[in-house]
Amino acid sequence: MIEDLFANDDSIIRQWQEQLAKDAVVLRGFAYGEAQALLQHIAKIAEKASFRHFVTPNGHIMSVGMTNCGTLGWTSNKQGYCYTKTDPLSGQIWPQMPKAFQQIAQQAASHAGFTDFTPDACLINRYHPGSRLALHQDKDEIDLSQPIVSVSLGLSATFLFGGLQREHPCQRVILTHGDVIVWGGDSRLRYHGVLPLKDGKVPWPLQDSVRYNLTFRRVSLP
Ligand code: MD6
Ligand code: FE
Repeated sequence: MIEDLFANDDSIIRQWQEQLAKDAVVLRGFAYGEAQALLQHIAKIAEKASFRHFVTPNGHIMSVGMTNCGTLGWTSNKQGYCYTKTDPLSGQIWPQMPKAFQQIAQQAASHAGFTDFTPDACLINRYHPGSRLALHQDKDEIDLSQPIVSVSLGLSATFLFGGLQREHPCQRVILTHGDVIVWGGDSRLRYHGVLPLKDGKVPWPLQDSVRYNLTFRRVSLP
């Protein structure tokens, strides 16, 4: 009976989870209700620390635009990758991590069984159609005992979820607006990437063809 009450209500969003591997789960729709607020925060952060295209150590310009919030931010240049306390573009500290960011990250982590997750860094990725992210591991964090929480907003993307070696086969996971992935433990160093973004229907309230991805990390030891 309860279901019938909501059957025709678009505002009720189904949530479910899909286990990708040990210690790796997709929480479908988990951030859907917060999406508008998260997007507003992204816009404010980008006013202070604009999206930029980093150069990789082998000299490629990344097609994904990036910025950060939190006490530490991920950066890349020809010398390598590292976390910095200040934005190399402005010389200022990175914008503070909004409460709403911390909350969704913590809630998702604990939902997936990782309690006490307190992120100190959030990398914000911006994709336009054609942007892609090559297969990589996230291993620049000192504290690898903590998971990563990843929130997808905007256009859908095909996420490649591989194994602990680059050559291992990848699962293809479609990530849509509001989906969250949490992975840590035995899966923490799995290779992963994003296929070139395809244009498509943009979810409200976005107007441009864009995908954002927030990755929350605990970089330093508590
Ligand atoms: C993206 N995500 O979804 C890129 N890394 O746009 C990542 O590179 C990533 O989703 C570590 C953990 C979760 C992620
Ligand atoms: Fe990554």
